[in-house]
Amino acid sequence: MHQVTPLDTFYGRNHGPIPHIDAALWRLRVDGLVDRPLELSMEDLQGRFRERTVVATLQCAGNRRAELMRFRDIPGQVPWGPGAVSTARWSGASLADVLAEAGLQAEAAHVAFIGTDVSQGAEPPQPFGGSIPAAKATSSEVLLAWAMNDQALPAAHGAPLRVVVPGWIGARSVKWVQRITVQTVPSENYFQTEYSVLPAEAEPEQTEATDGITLGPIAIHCTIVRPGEGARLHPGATEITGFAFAGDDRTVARVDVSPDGGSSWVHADLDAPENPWTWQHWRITLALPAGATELLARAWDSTAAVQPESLATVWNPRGYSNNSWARVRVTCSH
Ligand SMILES: Nc1nc2c(c(=O)[nH]1)N[C@H]1C(S)=C(S)[C@@H](COP(=O)(O)O)O[C@H]1N2
Ligand SMILES: [Mo]
Repeated sequence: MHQVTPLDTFYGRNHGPIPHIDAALWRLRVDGLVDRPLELSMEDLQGRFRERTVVATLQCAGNRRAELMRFRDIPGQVPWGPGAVSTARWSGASLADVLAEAGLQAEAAHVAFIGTDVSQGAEPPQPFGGSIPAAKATSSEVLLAWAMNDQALPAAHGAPLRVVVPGWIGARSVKWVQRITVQTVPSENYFQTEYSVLPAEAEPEQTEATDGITLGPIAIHCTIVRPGEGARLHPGATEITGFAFAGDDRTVARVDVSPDGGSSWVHADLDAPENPWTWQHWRITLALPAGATELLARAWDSTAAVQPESLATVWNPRGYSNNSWARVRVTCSH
């Protein structure tokens, strides 16, 4: 498992067709509650702002939805396994620097982004968008990125420019961003409230925007990378590896692993965080019993929040934010 994910294996999630934009003609508008509205070309952005680099993990809020679907069906949503999470070295202008040039007014509370891709899945069809609070938008880690792993940002990941909001659900990292609006209220874009956790009994088609918990910072979670689901192994000492990600400005404090379905737990060796914005890898060698067994892992973050045990606790009608314990079934025989 790499600390940084190669571009050709970085996950992708698009709610509409990928737009192919002529970077020479493209302009970014910055407007709303600012003293000096801006219209910036790529040349302006790269020439007038210091280039900053942040290594950050991006995770879709729909990661691990497939497990939720097996617990109870979720029609019309993508059945993501645990792979909708990747890490890149992002480079670009700091959003804070661009907002400082525009001059935030006193009432500025939210910063909304609009992409270029029109999603037919939205009601009504509209470009993908979303917002983050002004306090996050003016933190130095939030980027307007034009490079990924030291290469030009690929079209599929948002070229010529995308937002990167480290520690927040992937949906707030708007690709192909063309407009940034500073406002008093959160974005009214369809996807701002589509990405929310509804009560289990809610009918997704009959809810108000305010019925759900609108998602922002990622909740503590972890994944077992090896061995894989259904692996056939020999009994005895086996290395178990994975990663954990705490979200927002939290870090992973501990990862517990059970070789026997939860009867006993041991603490994995956990990498120190490179920064608060990246996943942390862990590993442990455990003696596995003969026969079928379930390997479990659960992470704790620096606020002592721990992953919930069951799918039943976290199941929600759109299948977001499944951070229940990681589970991998293996069979050991000679
Ligand atoms: N303009 C635009 N931005 C977008 C999306 C999109 O469909 N359109 N998808 C979002 C979602 S849901 C996620 S998880 C991330 C995925 O980014 P990636 O495709 O670079 O991995 O982009 C976000 N930004
Ligand atoms: Mo997503």
